[in-house]
Amino acid sequence: MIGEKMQEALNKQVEEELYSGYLYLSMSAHFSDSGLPGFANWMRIQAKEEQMHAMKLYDYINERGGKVTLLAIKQPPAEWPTPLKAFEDALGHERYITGLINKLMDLAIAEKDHAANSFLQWFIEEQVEEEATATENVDKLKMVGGDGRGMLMLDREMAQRVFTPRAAGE
Ligand code: OFO
Repeated sequence: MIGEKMQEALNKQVEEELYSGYLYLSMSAHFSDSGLPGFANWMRIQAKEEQMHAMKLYDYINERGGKVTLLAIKQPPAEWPTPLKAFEDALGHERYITGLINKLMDLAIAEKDHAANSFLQWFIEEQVEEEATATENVDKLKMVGGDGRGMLMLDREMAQRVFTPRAAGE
């Protein structure tokens, strides 16, 4: 059985992950509207990954005999002045999520909840990857510096991304 505090914190994290998905889907819509279909594809897949993160938490709460309570998801921004700014925001968001996961782990340790501790390890590792990928994207965009040809090449590269359920924690 899951403790009250942990249940509440994990329910909040379900919302945070769904918001992550909402944010990246909004970036995808923005890129579709900006003539960057590859970037839109990349963000759409990222949004799908975030939904899987949310469902991984959702399933865990149920598995531990807890109760999932879905919270309101706020409206994400809809516009970004440049693709670089969008990816910088994505990196900032991932750092924020890492902070939340670390706090969840702190709670698992404080509550001596070994099962939650073990479960959360996956998210700790995932955040290392998420931040690394986001940093890589920011670096590439900085290198290209808005040059038309470079952007076209990057867009083609982003178009190659496919959804891999394993990476999403399935
Ligand atoms: Fe982007 O890792 Fe979940 O939120």
